[in-house]
Amino acid sequence: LEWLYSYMIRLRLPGGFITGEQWEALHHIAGEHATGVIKITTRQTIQLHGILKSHVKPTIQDFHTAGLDSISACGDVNRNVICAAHPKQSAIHEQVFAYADKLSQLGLPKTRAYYEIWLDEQPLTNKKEEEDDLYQDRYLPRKFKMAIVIPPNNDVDVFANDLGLIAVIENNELKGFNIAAGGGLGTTHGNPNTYPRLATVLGFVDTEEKVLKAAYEIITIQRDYGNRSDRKMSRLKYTIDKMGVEEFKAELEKRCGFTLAPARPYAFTERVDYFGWQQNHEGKWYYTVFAENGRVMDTESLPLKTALLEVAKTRKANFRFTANQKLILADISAEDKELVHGILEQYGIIVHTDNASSMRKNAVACVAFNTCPLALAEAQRYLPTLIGKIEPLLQKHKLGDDAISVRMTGCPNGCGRPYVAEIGFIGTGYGHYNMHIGGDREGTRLNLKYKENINEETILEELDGLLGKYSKKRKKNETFGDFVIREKIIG
Ligand code: SRM
Ligand code: SF4
Repeated sequence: LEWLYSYMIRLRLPGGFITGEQWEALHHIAGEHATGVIKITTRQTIQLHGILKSHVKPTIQDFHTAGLDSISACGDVNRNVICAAHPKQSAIHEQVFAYADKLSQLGLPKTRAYYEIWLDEQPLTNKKEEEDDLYQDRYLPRKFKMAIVIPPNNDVDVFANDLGLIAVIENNELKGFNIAAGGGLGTTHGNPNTYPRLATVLGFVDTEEKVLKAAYEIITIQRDYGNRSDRKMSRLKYTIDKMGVEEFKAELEKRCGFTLAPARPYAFTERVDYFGWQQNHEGKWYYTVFAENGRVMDTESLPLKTALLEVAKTRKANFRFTANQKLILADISAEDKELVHGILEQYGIIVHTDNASSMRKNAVACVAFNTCPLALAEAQRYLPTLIGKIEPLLQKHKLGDDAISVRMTGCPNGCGRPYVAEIGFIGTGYGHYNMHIGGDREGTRLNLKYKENINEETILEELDGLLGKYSKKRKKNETFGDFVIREKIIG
């Protein structure tokens, strides 16, 4: 007898966009081949878990029939490219969004192996070597991540990526992008050489050709200079710190054949998903659903999966995912809005979204137990309960609906980006977390470790004290993260 292997599959969805028809297909694939739960990830795509070995090929084939693929969703390559999610963000969102696909294409390996192995597209052997200018014969030393953001909303956590493009828009015209490089969050407990790092803004480029060239050459520098002997030290962030930012930039300009202009001014004032109904500049409607930690399933109190299937069946909405594990029912025309609203109301989605606190809606937790092999502690299955115990503390200290960002991961790899939260919990052992505080609400400052290896009781005691101080001593409009830095509680 063979081991009962089961697998997870993640889709490549540049910018996190699918049609209603594709969602319907996904719904059925999840039920037929996987656990049924559709998991929206922190990189705007979806994962299915529990796919038995014999179901892997049929799953990939069914995805293919639906126009979906899993190429480069994992591995030492460019991963799913993420992009500012909400079309309301800018009148030229579509133009910026198109870069997600361009960057994804640019970072795709040229091998046909995926098609040959999973989709039976001959031939499998006896052929000459495949040429791949970018990955050549060695791929990258490690995973590589890109994000595109439209200020002032840093909804994609642009600085957590190896490469970040910050759109510069003036008078509704895309002038180009500021380029940031060297972000990454993963650390390892007990390995002081590892650290989270925010990407450094290197400069500005104006034309599409230059943007793509710069992105390409940043990957080639990492390919050629990245550490290939120690996987813990192999992300671009370490390559840049080893070279020095100035030397890295000089190498980039040399490879590009042009210099980067000085970075253009930009400012982030928020990092949010716009929940509920919103309209874009063309009058189309968008409904952002609160799907806690991105888990789309039916429960007795909330038949979310059924509701979304009903919406998909109308073919009146596209589906967009956010980098905070949420979902936008998108591009709905004015005459179809009532139909979609009716379905959402019927299944309790409107009340569910409206009633959740801002802290709960902004929170992010990684998968962790019971599918992640690297988990040391719970995250997505536990954070909702913990928030249920923090919410009364907000009330106790008269903090109302304060949208303090809280994120949790089951280990220090940082999949829920806890290092850029105002309050981050990083699993150390079952029921235990390091507690970090002092990140800003916009995701432009890393937090710092405040307490080590604490359990729920201590977490709540600490928060009771900190929220009490915050309530009494904060300045007008000061956020929790800024407060603990100013008061020197941390830092
Ligand atoms: Fe992640 C590994 C889940 C976003 C940093 N991540 C894993 C694996 C595949 C565990 C493994 O290697 O066996 C997890 C699968 C768990 C499961 O059961 O599904 C996993 N990562 C996730 C997801 C699903 C978390 C979520 O709940 O949404 C996210 C999927 C993203 C996607 O769609 O591509 C996810 N992972 C991230 C992010 C956030 C981001 O990219 O914005 C990070 C931090 C940013 C970064 O990369 O620095 C992240 N994941 C890691 C790392 C640490 C990398 C490092 O540089 O040290 C690992 C471990 C590794 O690569 O060795 C990891
Ligand atoms: Fe797994 Fe750790 Fe990533 Fe959570 S942060 S999904 S526990 S690897």
